Amino acid sequence: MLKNKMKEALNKQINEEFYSAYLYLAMSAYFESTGLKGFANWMMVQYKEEMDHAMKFYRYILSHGEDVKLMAIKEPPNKWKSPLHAFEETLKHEQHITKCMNDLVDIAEELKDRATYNFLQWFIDEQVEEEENDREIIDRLKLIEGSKHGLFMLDKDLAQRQYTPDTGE
Ligand code: OFO
Repeated sequence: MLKNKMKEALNKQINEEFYSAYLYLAMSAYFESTGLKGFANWMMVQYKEEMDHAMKFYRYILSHGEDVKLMAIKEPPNKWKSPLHAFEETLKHEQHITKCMNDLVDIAEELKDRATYNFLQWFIDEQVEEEENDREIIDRLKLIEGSKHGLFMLDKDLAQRQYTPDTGE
């Protein structure tokens, strides 16, 4: 059983994760349309990971015998000024998600909900990694600014990213 405040906040997070997925799918389409297939791949993997995040919350709520409430997903943008702009927006978005996770942990602490507190730890660690990945790509984009060759090489690197399905472990 989950307390109402916790349940509502967790349901809201499902929506945040679906929006993240939507945003990165939009970015994947944007990159593909500009010929940056490696960037498009990186964002497609990100999209799939965000879907997994949404489903982790979905399953967690159901595992407590509580109702899942799906909400309307906001429309994401479909154009960015440059790859650097898209990644700066990605980092900004992930910083927002980190804040959401910290707020969820605060609620779990306030309600002395140890199970949810433990469940959230995976996401807290994941956010450190996500922000770090974005920062690394932003730094590389700043270094190569104006160099088509540099962009081509980075695109090749980002093409290597592979999706590993979440097994729930
Ligand atoms: Fe990008 O970690 Fe979920 O939202």
